[in-house]
Amino acid sequence: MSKALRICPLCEATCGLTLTIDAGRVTAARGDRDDIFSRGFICPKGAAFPEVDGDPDRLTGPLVRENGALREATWDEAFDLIAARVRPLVEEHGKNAVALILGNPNVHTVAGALYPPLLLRALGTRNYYSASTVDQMPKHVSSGLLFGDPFAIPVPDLDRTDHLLMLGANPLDSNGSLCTAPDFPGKLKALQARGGTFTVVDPRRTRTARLADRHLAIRPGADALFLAALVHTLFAEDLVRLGDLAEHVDGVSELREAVKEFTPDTVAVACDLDADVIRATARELAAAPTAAVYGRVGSSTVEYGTLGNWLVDVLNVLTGNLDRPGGALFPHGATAPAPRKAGPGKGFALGRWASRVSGHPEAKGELPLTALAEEIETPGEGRVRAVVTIAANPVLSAPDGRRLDAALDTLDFMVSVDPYLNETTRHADVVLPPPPPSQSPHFDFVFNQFAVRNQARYSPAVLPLGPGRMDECEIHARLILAVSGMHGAPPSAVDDLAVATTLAKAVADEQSPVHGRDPKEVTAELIGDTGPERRLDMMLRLGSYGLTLDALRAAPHGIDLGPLEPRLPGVLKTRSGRIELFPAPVEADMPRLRAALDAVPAADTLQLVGRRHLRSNNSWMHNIPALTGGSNRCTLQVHPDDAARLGLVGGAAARIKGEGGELEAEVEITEGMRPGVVSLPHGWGHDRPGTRLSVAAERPGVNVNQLLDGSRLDPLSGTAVLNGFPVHVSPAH
Ligand SMILES: Nc1nc2c(c(=O)[nH]1)N[C@H]1C(S)=C(S)[C@@H](COP(=O)(O)OP(=O)(O)OC[C@H]3O[C@@H](n4cnc5c(=O)[nH]c(N)nc54)[C@H](O)[C@@H]3O)O[C@H]1N2
Ligand SMILES: Nc1nc2c(c(=O)[nH]1)N[C@H]1C(S)=C(S)[C@@H](COP(=O)(O)OP(=O)(O)OC[C@H]3O[C@@H](n4cnc5c(=O)[nH]c(N)nc54)[C@H](O)[C@@H]3O)O[C@H]1N2
Ligand code: SF4
Ligand SMILES: [Mo]
Repeated sequence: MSKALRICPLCEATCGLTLTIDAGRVTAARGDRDDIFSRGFICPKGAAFPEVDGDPDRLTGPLVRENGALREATWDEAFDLIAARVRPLVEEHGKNAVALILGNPNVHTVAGALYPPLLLRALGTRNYYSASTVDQMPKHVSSGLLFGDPFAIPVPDLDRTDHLLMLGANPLDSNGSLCTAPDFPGKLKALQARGGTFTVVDPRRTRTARLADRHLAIRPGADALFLAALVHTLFAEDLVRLGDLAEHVDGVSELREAVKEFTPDTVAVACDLDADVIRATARELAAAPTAAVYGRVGSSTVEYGTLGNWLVDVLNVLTGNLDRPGGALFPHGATAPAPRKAGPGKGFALGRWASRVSGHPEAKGELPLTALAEEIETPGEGRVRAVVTIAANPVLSAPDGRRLDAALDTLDFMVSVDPYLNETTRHADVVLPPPPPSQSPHFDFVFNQFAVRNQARYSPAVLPLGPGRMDECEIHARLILAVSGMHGAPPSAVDDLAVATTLAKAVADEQSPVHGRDPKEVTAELIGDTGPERRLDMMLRLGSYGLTLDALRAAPHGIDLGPLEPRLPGVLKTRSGRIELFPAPVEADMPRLRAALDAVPAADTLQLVGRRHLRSNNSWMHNIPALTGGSNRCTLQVHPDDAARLGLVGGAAARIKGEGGELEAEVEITEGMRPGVVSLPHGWGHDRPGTRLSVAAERPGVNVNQLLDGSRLDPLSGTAVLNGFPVHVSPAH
C-alpha cells in the first residue's frame, strides 16, 4: 500500500487529494492537509475518486464501427481509419465539413488545455462549438468588450472581501465556477466571521442562499434589469467612486445616460423585487469598505446573459472595487505569459463570421452549440459532414437533444475522444478512450487563471498506463496528425512544433523573459519526460514567476504565489488601452433590455430553472454507485402554492411541456422554490440504446434540455437560454 498526491479533476475547486494505492488500484481518497491551496478540503465527489477512476464501464481501448456496429480495435486501426476518412471529406467538401465540439472536461485535463487549439488550427474549420455556449460565453464576451481580452475575467477576492453580491451561483453545491476556491463554503463562513456579509440573488432558496445574510428571490431572467437598477442607483445617489480606476475608464457618462430609465421602481415588477430592497442592495454595495459582485450560470445562460455579465463588472468598476484587494481582481496564473506593456491593444471583435444556416455571429471563434444540429441537417455547401467530439455530451447538455441525436446519426464520419460510450459517443465511428485520471498527469492550466490565490501545483500520473492504454495527450497528438495529412509521424512532432511556434514569438517579444535569445538554446534547456511536460516547463519559464517543472516536482503540495494583486492597466488589450465601460455591441443590445421592462411571464406558464447536486457533475457522473444512491434526484421541484393550484402531488409524476418537447418527472414539493418557478436538473436522460452506462441506465432520469427547441439564445454570445424559459406543468395521468 502506498500514498500518492493528485489534484482532483472533478470540479473547478481543484482540491489536492491524497490517494491510497493498493495492488495497482486507487482504493481511497482523502483531502491533502498539506496542499498549499485546498488545505485538506474534500467533497463527496473527490472522496469517490477511486470509484470514478475505477468505473468498470470505462472503455479500456479504442472502438471502431464495422458493418454498423462498434467493435474493439487497436490504436493503429483507429487512427488509420481517421486518416483514411477525414482528409478525403475535407478535400471534397472543404474545411468547414468537419465540426469540432469540445466539452467541459477539457478544462480539467492537460490534454484538453494543450492540444485542441492545435487541432482546431489543423482542421481550419469555422464549425467550432463548445460547452462555453451553454455556459460562460457571456462572460468572455463581456470581458472581451470591457477589457479587450475574453480571458481577462476578474474573480471575487473571497479571502479578503467585506461584501459579496452573488447572482445565479450556488457554490455550496457546485463548489464554485470561474472562481476557483477550494472550500468555497468555508470561505463564505470566514467572510461572515470577520464581520463581512454576502447577498445571494437566486429564484431558489439554495443552500448558499440559506447561509447568506440576505437572499433575493428574483424572477428568473431578470438579473440584467436588477443590475441595471443598481447602476442607476449608484449614479442617482452619487455613490459612484472610481478611485484609482478613473484614469483607466472610458464611457462613464454614456453609461449613466443609458441606465436612466432603469430605476428601481421601473424594474421592480419585472424582477418581482421591492424597489427599496434594490436601493438598499446598491447602498450596501457602495458602503462596504471592499466588495465584489459575482455572477455565474444562473445569470449567464439567460436571455440577457451578456448584458448581465457586463453589468456585474460595471458595478465592480463603479464602486472602485475592480482590481483592488478585497474587490474583484485578475488572477495571474503560473503559465500565463508575462504582462504586456500598458497601452492600446488589438481589441476584441465579435461576429467576424456567422453560422451558415441561421447567421449566428461567432463569439471568440465559436458558433452556438445550439446551432450544430441545423448545420448537420441543412444541405448545401459548407454542410457539416463529420464531427470530432472531445469530452462532450451535447445530446444531453445542449437544447433539443433528440434533434441533435438524430442529426449525428446522419453524419458521414464521427470521432469521439471519451472514456464512455454515452448518448453522444454512441454515434461515433471511432471512439478513442483516454486512461482514467489516476494514469494521467495533472496541471490546472485553465483554473489557475481563475483562482482566488495565485499558486501552482503539478501531479504526475499516480499509476503507470494500464495495458493497451494511451495517454490522452498522445491520443490528441495522433488525432491532429491523422487529420492533417501527417498520419504516422511521431506524436512528439506536434509538441515540437508547438514549442517552436511559441518560442519564435517569445524571443521576439520585449516583455518575455527569453527576449532576444536563440530559440534552439531555450529549447535545449527545457526539461520533462514527455512532450506535454516539456511544454508545461516552457510555459512556466515564459511566465512571470521564474518557475520550472523541476520547481513544481520539488514541491508536491504546491507552490503558493501569494494573494491576488492589482494588474491594471497591464491586462487591458482594448484599442483605447482603457476600460471601455459602454462598448458599442452592448449599446446595440440595450433596446432589447428596455423592452424587457414590460415583459412579465404569461400567467398560465411557469418558468423553469436548473440546479446542481453536490454528488453529480453534468451528465457523466450518474454511473458511479457511490454518487448515485439515495432518493431520486431528477425531480421537478415545485412551490407548494403552485402544486396546490395545478393539482400536483409530491412523489407523483408531472407532465412538463416546453417549446421543444414534453417530459414526465417526479414532483418534489418544496418551500425553497420561488412561486411560479420550477426546477429540473440537467445531464439526465440515460435511456437511449447503444450506450454502456449500466448504473446510469437503471435510473435514467429525463433530459431537461428536451423542453427547449434551441431557438432561445443570448444574441451577443450565442449562449443558449437554459434558465428561465416557459413551461406548462400538469399532473401526469
Ligand atoms: N456538484 C456539481 N458541481 C459542479 C457541476 C455539477 O454538475 N455538479 N458542474 C460544474 C459546472 S460545468 C459549472 S459551469 C459550475 C456552475 O456552478 P454555479 O454557477 O454555482 O451553478 P449552479 O449550482 O447551477 O447554480 C446556478 C443557480 O442559478 C439559479 N438561477 C437560475 N436562473 C436564475 C436567474 O435567472 N437569476 C439568478 N440570479 N439565478 C438563477 C439556480 O437556481 C441555481 O441555484 O458548477 C460546476 N460544479
Ligand atoms: N439545462 C441545462 N443544461 C446545461 C447546464 C445547465 O445548467 N442546465 N449546464 C451547462 C454547462 S455549465 C456545461 S459546462 C455543459 C457541459 O456539457 P458537456 O461538456 O457536453 O457535458 P458533460 O456532461 O460535462 O460531458 C463530459 C463528457 O466528457 C467525458 N469525459 C470525462 N472525463 C474525461 C476525460 O478525462 N477526457 C475526455 N476526453 N473525456 C472525458 C464524459 O464521459 C462526457 O462524455 O452542460 C450545459 N448544459
Ligand atoms: S470540491 Fe471539487 S475539486 Fe474538491 S474534492 Fe470536490 S469535486 Fe474534487
Ligand atoms: Mo459548466
